[in-house]
Amino acid sequence: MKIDVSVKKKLYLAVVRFRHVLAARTAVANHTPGTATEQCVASLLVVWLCSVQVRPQTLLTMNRARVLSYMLSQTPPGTSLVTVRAWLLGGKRGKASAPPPPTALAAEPFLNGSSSNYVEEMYSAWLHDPRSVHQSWDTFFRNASAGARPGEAYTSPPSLAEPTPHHVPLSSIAPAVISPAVSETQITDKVIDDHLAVQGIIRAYQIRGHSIAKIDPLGINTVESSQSRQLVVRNYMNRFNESDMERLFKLPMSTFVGGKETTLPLKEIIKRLEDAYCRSIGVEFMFINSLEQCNWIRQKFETPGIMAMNQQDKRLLLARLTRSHGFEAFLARKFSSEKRFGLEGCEILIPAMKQVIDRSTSLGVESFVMGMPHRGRLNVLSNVCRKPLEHIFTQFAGLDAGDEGSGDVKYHLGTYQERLNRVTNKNIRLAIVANPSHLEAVDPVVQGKTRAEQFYHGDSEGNKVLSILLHGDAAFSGQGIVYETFHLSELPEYTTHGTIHIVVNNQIGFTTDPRMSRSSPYCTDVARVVNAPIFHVNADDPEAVMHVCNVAADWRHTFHKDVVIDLVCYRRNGHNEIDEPMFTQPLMYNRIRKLKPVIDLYAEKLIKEEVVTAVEAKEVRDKYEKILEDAFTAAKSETRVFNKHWIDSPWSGFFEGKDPLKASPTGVHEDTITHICKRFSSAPPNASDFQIHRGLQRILSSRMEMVKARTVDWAMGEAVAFGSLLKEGIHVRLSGQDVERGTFSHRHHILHHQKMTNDTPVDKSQYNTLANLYPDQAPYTVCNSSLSEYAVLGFELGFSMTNPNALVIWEAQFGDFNNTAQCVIDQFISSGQSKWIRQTGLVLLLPHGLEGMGPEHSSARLERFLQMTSDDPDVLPAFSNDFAIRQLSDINWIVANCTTPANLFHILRRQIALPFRKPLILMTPKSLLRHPEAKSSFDAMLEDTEFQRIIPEDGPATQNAANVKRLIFCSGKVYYELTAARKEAGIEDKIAITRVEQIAPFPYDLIKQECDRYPEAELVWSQEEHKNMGAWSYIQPRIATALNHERHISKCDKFAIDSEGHESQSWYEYWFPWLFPTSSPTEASIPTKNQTSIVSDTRVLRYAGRAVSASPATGNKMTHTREVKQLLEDSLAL
Ligand SMILES: Cc1ncc(C[n+]2csc(CCOP(=O)(O)OP(=O)(O)O)c2C)c(N)n1
Ligand SMILES: [Mg+2]
Repeated sequence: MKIDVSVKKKLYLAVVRFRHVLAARTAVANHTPGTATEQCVASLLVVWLCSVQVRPQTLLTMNRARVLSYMLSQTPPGTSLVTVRAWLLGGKRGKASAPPPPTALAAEPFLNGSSSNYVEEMYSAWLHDPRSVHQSWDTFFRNASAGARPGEAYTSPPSLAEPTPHHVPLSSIAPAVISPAVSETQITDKVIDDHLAVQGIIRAYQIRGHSIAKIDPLGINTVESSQSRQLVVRNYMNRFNESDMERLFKLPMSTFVGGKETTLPLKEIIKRLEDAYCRSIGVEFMFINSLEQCNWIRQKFETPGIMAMNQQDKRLLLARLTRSHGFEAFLARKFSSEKRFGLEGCEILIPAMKQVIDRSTSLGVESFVMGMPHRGRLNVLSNVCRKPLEHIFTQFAGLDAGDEGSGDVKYHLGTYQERLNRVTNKNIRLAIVANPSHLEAVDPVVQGKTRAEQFYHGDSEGNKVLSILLHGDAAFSGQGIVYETFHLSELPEYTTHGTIHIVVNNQIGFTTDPRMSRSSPYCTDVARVVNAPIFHVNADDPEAVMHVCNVAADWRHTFHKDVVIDLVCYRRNGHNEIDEPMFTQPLMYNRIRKLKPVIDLYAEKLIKEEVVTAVEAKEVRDKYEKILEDAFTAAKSETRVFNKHWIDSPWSGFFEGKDPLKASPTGVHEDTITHICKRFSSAPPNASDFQIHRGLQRILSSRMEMVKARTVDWAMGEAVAFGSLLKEGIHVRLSGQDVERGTFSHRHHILHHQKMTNDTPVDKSQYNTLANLYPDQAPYTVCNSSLSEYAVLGFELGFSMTNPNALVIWEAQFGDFNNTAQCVIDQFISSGQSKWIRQTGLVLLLPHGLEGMGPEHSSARLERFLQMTSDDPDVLPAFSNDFAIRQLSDINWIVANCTTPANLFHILRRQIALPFRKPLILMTPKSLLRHPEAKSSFDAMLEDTEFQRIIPEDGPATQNAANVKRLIFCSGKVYYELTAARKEAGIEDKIAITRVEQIAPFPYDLIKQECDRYPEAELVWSQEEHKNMGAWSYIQPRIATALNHERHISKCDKFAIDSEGHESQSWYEYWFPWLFPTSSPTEASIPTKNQTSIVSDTRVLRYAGRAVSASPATGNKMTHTREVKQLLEDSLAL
């Protein structure tokens, strides 16, 4: 780009003027024109500012002499500033610079063009208040004011980490740090600078020591020792020669390497730092922004001798390693072709977990909730949880299942054990949560379960219940759910008060090594976001691992925050035992093959140290081998495996004494409804002190109007459901994004005081109405979550697993967003009971409905939930009195779309009234929240009422049923559109409209009844979703089955028949064996497979609704309106 000469001239003049202004200002400020050491003074100011935190303005008003006396006044008594004074007064630098020659301007390229005006303006502002400009400009102006030459005025902020030749000698500001061995008169620049450099060295090891620690047993990532020290200390060491290594240096407060010593020779300081930070442990912690926490960690690693281990602990460690190694070796021998995802290469995991558990138990923890992936899982189950070996061995034997469910592969199964911790002699509970293949998906589930245990045990600080999460290196860095879960760790209603994370970092994920699987230096970097300390440790140094485990347990106990143990190890075999790793990692595996197992290395070490003899080491091995052999023999006599042996969350007492097919009533007394509704419509009792928003006052008044009219809207119906459960002692927890107010501003469960309290802008004054209904009610938790679906839904699932007597609800902001939590839905909620016999009554509230808001915010993907239901569309269950509840108990989840507040009330309460637990997937409305028709009378919630699976037509059509021309079935808000259009068309007597409120399990009995009631009516299914979505493909075959199938199935239809003809148990047979005498299946009662839906000869079910589409909804308002019109016409035109 060419610039006109006249413009250039103007710019040049502007810049020259600017520099004159600066020069003049400098002269005035210093009162000593011509002899300035202004640049030094300015630089000094920068350094001084940082060290004593003086306001820049104060210093800028001083001249050089005053700066000096000010510095002296700020210096601790007894220290000398002789050097500083000499340097300042002696004027080591040359004369103050005259206005610069034009050519020098090029050195400050940013002072050109129109920026010079801008700079001048900024300079004026700076003169007025130096803090009004950015720090970099502040520095620049101060330097320039002090006479810095062009190109030199800008200096980057002083760094104690890396001194450069341009810096003022640091001696000038830090006499206090000098070793007492150096007398005052000996203090020279060098002495002071050397001390500061030593401080820099100490800090450098604390910050970067981990980068050269020998944490990799394969040595692949170990830095060459010739360069390693340089990498840490950078140029701090350049100033020291060999003789300096023997010099004594005073140790600063920021290190504990001295122990009781306050000074040490440089050589010793460095050695101790390298022992602490560069051996088998790499500690990453200096990013933590709490000085207390940093000091705590420094002390745990730097204190001389802190890692020493006594002989007894060493022997225990050897025994634990022996078991860990022996377990894998035994399985490898006995089941050589079976996948087990062995731990070989990271056998230290078992002693590590045990150490964490021992230490935490001694600190008061009673319950451990754990989640882990495939690697080493069986070993952990056996050697950490003490799951009976026989149960594990039978999983290899290919036996039939003796109870209900699909079961799962052995390396996904959970367990729950209560046992005595022999080291601390305390009873502990250990649970490993069952998980799917999906790596890391279990993390939030574990956290939710942990939180729930803490909550129900009143363990508000997490002193009694601890979560431990295990990770693989590739999954830890690769899976976003890890990040989402970390972000729950400090949220008030989601924290578990610190999780101990252990990474089995075998430096490979399947066939991919870290170069290709992550962009961060460490696989653990994700943990830095929550300021968790990270301890990398060489898994081949068992004692170092134990130290790290102790520190991690202590950290969690002290600070109640997350911590990461990164066990850097290797994988001796392929990804599983059948894989060939040499295909893809030849060099790595050549190296691995040369490595001795850690058990051999450690046994040799202890034998050499005379802690054990070779004979003793062998005895320990032989003893464990015998235990394994005995269990192996015992397992051979088993004929079946039982999924029930692997339950991770048993609900003791919940099923006992209950009729498995009888639900309690859901209706409540009018007084209860009135009381809850009144409270829900009122300001807090101390209303005069608590100012609520005017808009909210209006909402409360309109609620009170509804109470007078004995009606409820959606929010009130929900509130009465919650309130009545709370009254009955049922804890209710509602979690999700913005649930406190409600996405659609209809709920308002938390009222906010509208005035600032204590001058703090943080909104802390709140009132939770439903938590204050009755003096002896159960707690009500309503909590806005982080903006995550995957982690939060997983968390709530975990929460719901702990206590069956709690209503746990997750609400999606819009139903669509449930698909970012798809893994939790597919892998846990839909299939959890089948795989792991684990029940949950979790409720998902999913706002759903096409309201012209575009492709998103419209559909909660109802079709997907329906497609995953486990009921057979071709089998008509026997109609009986307990039909509805049998259906519920047999299905994997309930899918519903309610249209009235009363039905919402009942279905929520039914979750608790059932004698078992099933997930409830509830499509919830948006426009119905305020729809005048979508209200219910108190009558519909009274004691003699219940949930209506369908809501039959109750208008004029019922008076003339035989002549009704059409019976429309529909679900959800489209009902209100259909009835309005029908009314407008004046055909209310010709068309009946029946709402299907519970879609799955399908209300065959009631649908059939409805069809029979209108014998001449054409049957229509009307839906607002596109044809390939919504409930149509679920409804269609089932209505056909309802109309055509006379066949009633027997009990055996629902159960699997094993190869020997044994009928497997259902969950309720397992819990209530006395109610179900054993019976053999008859040939006729075995269900027929591959039946297809048969359409009735006489009655046809017609579809009325939108055509198929790839997108769930149009983004065009006009198209939307046209589609609605068409849908109504298709449904109603006679
Ligand atoms: C979400 C997910 N994606 C992919 C897989 C397939 N998979 C199973 S194990 C594995 C490698 C895991 O590596 P890492 O986390 O390092 O554990 P390691 O097997 O090395 O112990 C992969 C990709 C999976 N199980 N889950
Ligand atoms: Mg790995």
